[in-house]
Amino acid sequence: MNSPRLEGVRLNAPAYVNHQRLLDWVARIAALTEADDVYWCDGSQAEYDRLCQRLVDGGTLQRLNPKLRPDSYLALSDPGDVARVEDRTFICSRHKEDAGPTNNWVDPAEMRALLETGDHALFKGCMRGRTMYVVPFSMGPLGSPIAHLGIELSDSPYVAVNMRLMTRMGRAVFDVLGSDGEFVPCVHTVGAPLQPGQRDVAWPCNKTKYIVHYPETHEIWSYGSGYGGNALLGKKCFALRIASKMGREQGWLAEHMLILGVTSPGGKKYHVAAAFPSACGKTNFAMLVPPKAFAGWKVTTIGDDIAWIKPGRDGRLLAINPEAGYFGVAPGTNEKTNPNCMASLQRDVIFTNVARTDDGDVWWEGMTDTPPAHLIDWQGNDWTPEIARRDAVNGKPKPAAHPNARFTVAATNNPALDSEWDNPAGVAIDAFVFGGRRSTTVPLVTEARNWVEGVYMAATMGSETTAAMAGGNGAVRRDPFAMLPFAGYHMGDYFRHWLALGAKLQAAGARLPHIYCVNWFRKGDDGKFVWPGYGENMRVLKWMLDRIEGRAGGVEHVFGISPRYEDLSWDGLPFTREQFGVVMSIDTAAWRQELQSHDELFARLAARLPEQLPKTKASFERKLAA
Ligand code: SAT
Ligand code: MN
Repeated sequence: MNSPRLEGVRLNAPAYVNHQRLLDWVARIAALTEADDVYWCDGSQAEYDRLCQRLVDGGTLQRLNPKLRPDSYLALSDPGDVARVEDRTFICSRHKEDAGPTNNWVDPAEMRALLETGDHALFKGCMRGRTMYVVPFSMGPLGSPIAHLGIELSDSPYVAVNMRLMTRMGRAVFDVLGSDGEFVPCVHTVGAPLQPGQRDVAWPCNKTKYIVHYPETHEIWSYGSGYGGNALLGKKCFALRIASKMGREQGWLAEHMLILGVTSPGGKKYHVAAAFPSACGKTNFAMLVPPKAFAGWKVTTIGDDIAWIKPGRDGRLLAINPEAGYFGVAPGTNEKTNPNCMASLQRDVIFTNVARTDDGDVWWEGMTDTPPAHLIDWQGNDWTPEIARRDAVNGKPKPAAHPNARFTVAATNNPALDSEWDNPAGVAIDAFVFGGRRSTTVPLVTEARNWVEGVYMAATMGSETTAAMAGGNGAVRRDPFAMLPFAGYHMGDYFRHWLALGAKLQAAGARLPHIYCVNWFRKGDDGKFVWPGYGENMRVLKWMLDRIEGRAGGVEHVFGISPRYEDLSWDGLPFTREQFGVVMSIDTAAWRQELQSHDELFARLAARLPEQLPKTKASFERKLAA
């Protein structure tokens, strides 16, 4: 191997890597970060086990009781490193306008000086005393025409093992990459270099955090965090922010959507892609268990968070899940809300920031009705129901698991995994679903009359912020397409891309997927959710499929078409006409206000807003006034 590596560290590249540009880049980053050592991940089980053992020895992971939770681990993070940091996330496009007003922007030259080239650049020497892991991964089935490759360089072995669960990670990536294939370079450091002899901490990180994207060069640089989407760079950084930009350049879509398969008793299969903001139950919807009355119906999971969608030759939209695992929110998950998820978590899991039971298992709020009498909480302290009451936060018992506690698990653990989940050709999407968390105003389900009105509903989608979010207070935040924190370019251009793709496919004679807007979260006067949700969402899903087949009725209103009470099947669910009236009601005054509030979003995006959207709004307003 001839490499430009400077003194000291060797590149250690395996003989099967013969991609010079890649080797040069790895050498450059090793020199910049002054990593002690470079290790190339092969993605094998033996390697995973070895790295997990090293993490156990170093105190980052605790091995769970092998009888109760075989081959599973618990990590407790630094209390200041528990979630994505949107205010530290940057889209560094050459021109500020290209990032748009919904993204943080810094001039790329300035950012490079800050991170790489300046006298006090953060990445200079940032891996001193640590090993740099070279993590090769494919987003999507290896070699799929919809998939793309990435290489993450990280000084966190926790990242390396999580990436093995979350992506197709390992040696086979180099076969696809060859000697000059394209890959997205991702550089990650926890930002905690070690002095000679200095003891490491269990969860190294830095108070200073930067999650940086250069959309023009498809690069990602992440500094200071070891948590989730900040550090597992294949996920939000690559699969959404960089990929959305690639999709716009190349004519496809990278979306914050689950993908599910649904098979009728007659054996007909449909595929639905659904966008919801983080923590609105995407994983639950993707693993939905139909109620008893729907015997013969089957819902299967293709993905729970991200969809890459490319038009096929016949004009159908073909989707893959670029990920290979789930990084899901643990609290609230139980046998009732998501039995398939609970089954997925029986073994081979890395839990982060959940509580530990005295017999070496895990627990989180909502897992059981009654909490165990004693736990070690996510910060490593004793927890009892009494302590929780004593240390109540905002009048609520102090949680044992962090509200954003997560599990990382391979998709193959999911008993409801779709047989096509790994199909390189993808699956053809029949319907798009958009939903937010709205206690008022938005009805249970509406079918858009056409693509443009569907794009309007998705673009103006809002969701109430929850107490689990930093600063969350129940106010409605506009979250277009559930992509607010994830669009790698101007949101107005993003809307334009959706409109243009629909128009192009339609002009070519393609039948576009139907678009639906849903709201599972409507509340009654008593402040309680009216719609039972979870498995009962199957009733709404079936109505959508019946609509696609031209079989189901509905009423047309200002915004589209919604079912009447008699259009849904109520077998096995006591849900009255009155309750249905509450979840379906369209309050004219509330909607007048709602439409007015869309103006705030449109004004913000004015410079790049496609004119179809204000036009559609005007037509809704005319209908509302009539
Ligand atoms: O931490 S992640 O970005 O992976 C999860 C989320 O916030 O949606
Ligand atoms: Mn998500």
